[in-house]
Amino acid sequence: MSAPVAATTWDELRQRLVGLPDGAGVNVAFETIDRHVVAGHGDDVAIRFLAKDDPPDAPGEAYTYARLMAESARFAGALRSLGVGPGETVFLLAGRVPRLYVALLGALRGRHVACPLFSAFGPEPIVQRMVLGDAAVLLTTSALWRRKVAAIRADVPARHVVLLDVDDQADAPEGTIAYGDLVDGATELAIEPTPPETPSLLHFTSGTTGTPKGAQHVHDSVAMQRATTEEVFGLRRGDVYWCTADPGWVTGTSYGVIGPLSVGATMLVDEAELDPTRWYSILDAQSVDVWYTAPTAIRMLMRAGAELAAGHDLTRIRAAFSVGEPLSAEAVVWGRDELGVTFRDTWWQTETGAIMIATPHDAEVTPGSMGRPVLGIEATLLATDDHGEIVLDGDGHATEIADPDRIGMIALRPGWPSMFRTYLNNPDRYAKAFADGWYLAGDLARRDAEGRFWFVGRADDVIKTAGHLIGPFEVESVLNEHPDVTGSGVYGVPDPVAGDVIHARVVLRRGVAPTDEVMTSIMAHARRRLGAAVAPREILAVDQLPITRSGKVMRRLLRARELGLPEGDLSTLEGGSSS
Ligand code: 6R9
Repeated sequence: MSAPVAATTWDELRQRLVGLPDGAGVNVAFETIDRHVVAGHGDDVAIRFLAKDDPPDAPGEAYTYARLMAESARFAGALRSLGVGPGETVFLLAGRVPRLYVALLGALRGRHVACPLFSAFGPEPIVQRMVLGDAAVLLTTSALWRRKVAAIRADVPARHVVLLDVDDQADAPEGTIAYGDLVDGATELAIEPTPPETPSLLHFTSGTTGTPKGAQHVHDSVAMQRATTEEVFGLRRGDVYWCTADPGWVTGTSYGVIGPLSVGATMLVDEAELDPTRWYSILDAQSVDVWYTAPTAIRMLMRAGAELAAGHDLTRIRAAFSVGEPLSAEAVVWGRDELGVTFRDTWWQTETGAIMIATPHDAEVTPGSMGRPVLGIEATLLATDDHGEIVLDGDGHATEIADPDRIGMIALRPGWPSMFRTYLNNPDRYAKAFADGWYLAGDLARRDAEGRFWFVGRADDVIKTAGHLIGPFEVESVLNEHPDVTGSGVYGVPDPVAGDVIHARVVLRRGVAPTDEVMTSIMAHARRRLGAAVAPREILAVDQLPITRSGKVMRRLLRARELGLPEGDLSTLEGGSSS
């Protein structure tokens, strides 16, 4: 049962943690693993891994809490033996394999900063993030080393590259370390005092301009992740829980590692990519109690047809949740009518570290609405101008929207435990995320008379494509590097499955014609540098780009023109399609 909002204080949430012995602080690894071992539950299964080639009903590889404790402690010891100190950053670039999870928790145990990246990223996003985050170590796989990392090794600051899937040092390519031998020779590291404000995870997120921003989180965040896992998901010890997100995305760490382990649940991890038939089989055969997924995945299931679920009993799923993009009323109704599964929405961001607005497991569902602020979160809507900027009066005060159904920017009263503490090396951008005592989310929404929030769209130009948050500037920078391109504008257009897909308009160098050869070469360059997940789906040449007086490309105008929307209308601000 949700605690009454007024009674929830952040310290009340922190009291749900055990804390390190002798008041030595709070460590995520202790709160997610050791506390269960200490309580006598070391034999409970913490994670059940299904490998790509495993059938959906395979027993998988089971990691008990005791095993996860021993292996992550050994990995933490191994990092120390490499001379990597607390506070140094460990990057992780791998698919959803057991050692990725062991290493992530081991890095947190040793008070290193852990920064997981998407394995679908191309070399450009990888290098950029590792430079910004001052990587000390990179953990990856031999395939990713060969395909992506070896060629950019010189640009990457990491002192060590460890290959997770190599056991024997004799099999490790030159300049890399075999995980197996490294860990075999290591001793288990005991958790050292960890003040709650010790940096934990670093997650890069994208803004409208400039390089990606590294949102820095701290160990204290586990208080919020645990409390939301309990209250929003209703998850308990012994439940089987499946979060389909990759740890490269904040959802895959906050709720794909920390939250569910902190309550002692059994987490299912599937290495394979989405395949509707496999997913229905997994949900049934693995007896999933609580399922956390995303609208792009739900739309792919809708498209594949509910017939594929025939013969699988999904009604035993106790609760199902969605995050990352608008969950349309249509998707909720489809899930309920066709699968017998009611998807409940949750809204949050990389910066918030945990769910902020949601329809909890025990709340009534209003299809199309996200729900209400959770626990002690204070959320409001602030008035914006036509450019999506907050309007401040002469005293620097913002205007809260009181009328139901008027659109404003979602703003949150700062202070909850999982709130990001800064943008790494970027205090100016951090300061810009706040106004008049509010954290500004950059999303537009409306609130109905019953206090439910309804998502409207982004107030800025960032694009959500298949759940990935992409900064148009990152994509434009890579397009502009192509020798035939002198300028570009990148924006999202609605897509029935991905929410939005990325389109680009480029201006070619004088005298260069937009032949198939030229355009294919630009596309190939974008895909090679950015990776398939970030590269534009469509690139077209234009004679000129619309620019503001200050020289900025008017991406929303490009978008409005392509979609035939009235230019300058607020509807051009609206984000992904909700169909
Ligand atoms: C967790 C996560 C944050 C942005 C956010 C918003 C969009 C997230 C949503 C949603 C509509 C929801 N978003 N949840 N839009 N309905 N339930 O997604 O983090 O990758 O940082 O993205 O995603 O635009 O501002 P992140």
